[in-house]
Amino acid sequence: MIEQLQNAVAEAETRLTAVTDLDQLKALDSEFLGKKSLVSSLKKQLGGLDPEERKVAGRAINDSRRRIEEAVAEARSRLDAEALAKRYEAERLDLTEQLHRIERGHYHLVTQARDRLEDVFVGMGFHIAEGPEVESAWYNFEALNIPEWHPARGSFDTIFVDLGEPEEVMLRSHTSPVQIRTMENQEPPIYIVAPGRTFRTDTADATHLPAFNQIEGLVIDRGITMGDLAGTIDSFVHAFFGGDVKSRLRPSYFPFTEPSAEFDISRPDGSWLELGGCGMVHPNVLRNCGIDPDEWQGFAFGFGIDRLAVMRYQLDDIRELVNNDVRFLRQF
Ligand code: FA5
Repeated sequence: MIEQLQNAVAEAETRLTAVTDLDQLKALDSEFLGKKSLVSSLKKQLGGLDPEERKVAGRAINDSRRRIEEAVAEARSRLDAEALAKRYEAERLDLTEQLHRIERGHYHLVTQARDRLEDVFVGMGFHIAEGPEVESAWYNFEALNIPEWHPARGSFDTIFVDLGEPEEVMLRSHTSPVQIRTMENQEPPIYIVAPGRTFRTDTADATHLPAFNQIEGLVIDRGITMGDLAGTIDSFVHAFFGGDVKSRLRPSYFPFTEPSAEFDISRPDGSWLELGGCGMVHPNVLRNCGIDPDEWQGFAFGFGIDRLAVMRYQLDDIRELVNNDVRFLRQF
């Protein structure tokens, strides 16, 4: 009997160390400790033994039962630990892993072009100025030497706002009103650039948008000449595009500058793209802002930022900038 018990204990211990789930454990528990197990049936037979034998056999049975119970408890705690480890692994929040999966966005390429323009001009000693997108006729036209009867008003294809007197309030058709607002609020010398949104009734095509962006430049100081204007534009083109792009000034007309010029840059195919207008600030404009034209002179320019972006990123069509096709925007 002792040998039978020893074999049972050895077998139970071996099989219990190999269990891999709770069902197996339960089955082994009842096989080795349940009603039909060896230890239980031997215990039932104890009554038939004489007292001395019963003592020895009883101790052996109890001893075996305790060892099997210990092996069961050990197997259970091993299975519990494994289950817990599995759960921790499943519930683990790996924050670094998560971070890799989040896609980072980036600025729209017009914003990138505007930021770069600002950097280039700030590097040349300019400050950034701002003005409102809804303007009065005074700032958008009159103070810029474009009186009501002036034919140049027609060329701006203005979008009017239904507010106040007819044609008194409008979405600004250029950033030039910021020239006036700056000169009203600041004593010369003045060196500013003013980027911002502008609006015209233009129909969208490969080089036009009805809502577009300009950057205005204004310099007011003593002894400023057209040479300073040409030099500033040249330095800007080299800083913004690098060495390959050429620029040229063409005589033109704006009521608020005299003389006036149009400013083009060269395309890779050798053709020219008009980027903006510029010129020496008209004495009437200086007078409108309380600045004495005999003491102060200056130049101004206004470029299309969207067209700069088209050139810089070699796009075929300016409308790509507003189609908001993420597959296109992702490339920049
Ligand atoms: C002006 O708006 C003047 N205010 C520029 C100026 C400022 C001249 C200071 C003198 C002194 P113009 O209408 O040409 O000028 O527009 C200037 C630039 O804005 C154009 O060369 C072009 O680059 C851009 N632009 C004009 N209309 C559009 C449009 N519909 N879509 C995209 N860009 C445009």
